[in-house]
Amino acid sequence: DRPTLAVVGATGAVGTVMLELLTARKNVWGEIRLIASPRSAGKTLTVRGEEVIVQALAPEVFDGVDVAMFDVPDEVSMEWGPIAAARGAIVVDNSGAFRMDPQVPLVVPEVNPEAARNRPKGIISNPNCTTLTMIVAIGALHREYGLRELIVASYQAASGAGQVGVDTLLNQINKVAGDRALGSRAGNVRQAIGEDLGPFPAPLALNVVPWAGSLRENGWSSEELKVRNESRKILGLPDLKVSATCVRVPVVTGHSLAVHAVFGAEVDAEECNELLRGAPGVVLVDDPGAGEFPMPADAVGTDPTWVGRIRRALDDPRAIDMFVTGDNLRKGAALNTAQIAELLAAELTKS
Ligand code: 11C
Repeated sequence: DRPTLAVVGATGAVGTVMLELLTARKNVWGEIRLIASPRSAGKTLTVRGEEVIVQALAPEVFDGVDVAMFDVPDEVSMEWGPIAAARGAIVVDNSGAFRMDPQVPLVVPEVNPEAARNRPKGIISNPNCTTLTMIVAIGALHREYGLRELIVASYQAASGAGQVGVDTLLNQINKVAGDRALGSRAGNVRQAIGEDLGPFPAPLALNVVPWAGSLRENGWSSEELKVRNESRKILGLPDLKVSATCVRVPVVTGHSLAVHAVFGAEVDAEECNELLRGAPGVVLVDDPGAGEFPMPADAVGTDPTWVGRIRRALDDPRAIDMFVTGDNLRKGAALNTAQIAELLAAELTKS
């Protein structure tokens, strides 16, 4: 029998992409139950070409469920993940609630699929979209050269902050479009946009905002600490040096990162190209002379991590500089969750 899947948070930005993926990917599931907050319950959504009525989150909806994907805020996962697990479902959680719990594996199928087998709490975590955007490419290079240090700057899309982030950016673009004087004098973008900042601390249209997440000790943002802690856990390198600066840019969907990666051995740019070309889940787009680089405008709606601008550092033969882009709602969220769930489906179908 094919396993039963529950999708919790089916109506959100990530949930919507999840239904598209479940429709397009190989059909490994029996029943698919769609679950959301009581506010969205009763809606009809389409998955695999079938209409399914959304059920309200309640303990009983997990009865008979083999795998439950959660795409909900941290506090909802924190409360409901253990309830689903206690009812027998294996939980694949896309929030930050359990990622750093030593008893919860943090899994990227191309990098550490074996970690998914050891899940004492019946919960597996999916990494943050910024970590996920770079980690498949980094993992491929780490296997060859041994990673020692990462220095990254992110260029994060508005949809990382959910549908409200997208709506805010598009509304702001409407307000500034057509005014040819905007952006040439301090304060005039702020004035045109007014109070409608949505989830961002400053205007995002015609701007870049060096902030994502919440304030932590010594000026670091929660997002920057997630990139550091999650990379260490996924790669199994607890002492990896990581410095991240996370920046929001006026892009709807598609996170990017400029990466400076230092390894334990000398690297060769051509060899890196070959490794990345052959790495599952990676597409190499590296022909600057022809204007071909990884960019959100091209990567949005696609599955792989796009990698380019690969250069050996001029001042360190052990370091590579590169640029990566990926769809933050796909590999950054729904796709990685779906891939983990498919590993579980294969395991359950075998046993
Ligand atoms: C953003 N990466 O772009 C965040 C959103 O820990 O899953 C995802 C937050 C998380 O704003």
